[in-house]
Amino acid sequence: MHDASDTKTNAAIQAKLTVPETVAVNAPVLLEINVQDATGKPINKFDVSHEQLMHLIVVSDDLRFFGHLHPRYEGNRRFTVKAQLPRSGEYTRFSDYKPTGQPTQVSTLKTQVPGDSASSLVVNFKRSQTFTNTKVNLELPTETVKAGEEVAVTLQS
Ligand SMILES: [Cu+2]
Repeated sequence: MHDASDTKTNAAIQAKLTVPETVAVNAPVLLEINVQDATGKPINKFDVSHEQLMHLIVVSDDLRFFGHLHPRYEGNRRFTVKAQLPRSGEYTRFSDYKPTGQPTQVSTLKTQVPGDSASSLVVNFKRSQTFTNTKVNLELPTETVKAGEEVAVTLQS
């Protein structure tokens, strides 16, 4: 495993994403998200928010792919989820979770899927999607999302 995380969050709480060494286009990959405080201490208690402990929104930086996943809490700060990324390139993940007694956090994490990005796969991208009864809106300041940039993600029931 190597660490491909880049965090953007509240100073006190950080989510760290780890991905396998090789991420292949369209192959299932196990994403692991660890939540810890600024000193590296695990955060272990989460409240359900919009019916889930964590929402993970995955957007390719060319805005052609948009996914919404619900990582499973495995205990000891660790969430995991299987994902499949349809094309190579940079992805931004927004993990949304609520540590018990804390406000909802949104952490931004970047991952790259290597390979030829000239894939002609067409994926419909919508900035607003509805999943069961949760509506997700992405408010993007520009057409591309860069690491470390402020991006608003809102979940509405
Ligand atoms: Cu969700």
